[in-house]
Amino acid sequence: MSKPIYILNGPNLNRLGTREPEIYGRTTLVEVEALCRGAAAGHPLVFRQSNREYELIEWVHEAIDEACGVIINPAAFTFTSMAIMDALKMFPGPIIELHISNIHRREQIYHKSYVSPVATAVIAGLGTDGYPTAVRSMLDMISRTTKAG
Ligand code: CA2
Repeated sequence: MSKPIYILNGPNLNRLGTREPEIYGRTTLVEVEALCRGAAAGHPLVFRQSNREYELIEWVHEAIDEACGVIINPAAFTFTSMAIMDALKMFPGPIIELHISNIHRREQIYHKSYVSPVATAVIAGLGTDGYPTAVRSMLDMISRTTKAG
């Protein structure tokens, strides 16, 4: 049985689709999960959201033992959390940092990510389509490593 890909979502993303549609679109997080499962084509996924930093850290620790890859939208913790960065450093497989919006087109405070230096890849600005794109890229990365290994 393949190990799951963990898809972790940070604070406020449970409200996705309900405000600022001009930046984040109208797709809800429940719909995003369905898009991810479609893109995963049967590969197991663990899809979670939390507003609590410690919970995201616990899930990264769980992923170290259980997951083949991590896709993370840390939301506002992107710009504040050395603790999430430290946890991700311990993950041995591929990590994709994902943002719905292009954080680099936004105000200065959105430009310095603590997560990017420890991520394998960064996706930003594709809207919620970035999630299934990330899942497909993660599957490609995993299959390359498995074949190489
Ligand atoms: O673009 C992204 O995915 C972000 O990670 C979203 C974060 C923001 O702090 C980052 O700069 C970029 C904020 C998520 C706010 O949650 C929402 C809740 C409801 C509707 C829209 C966003």
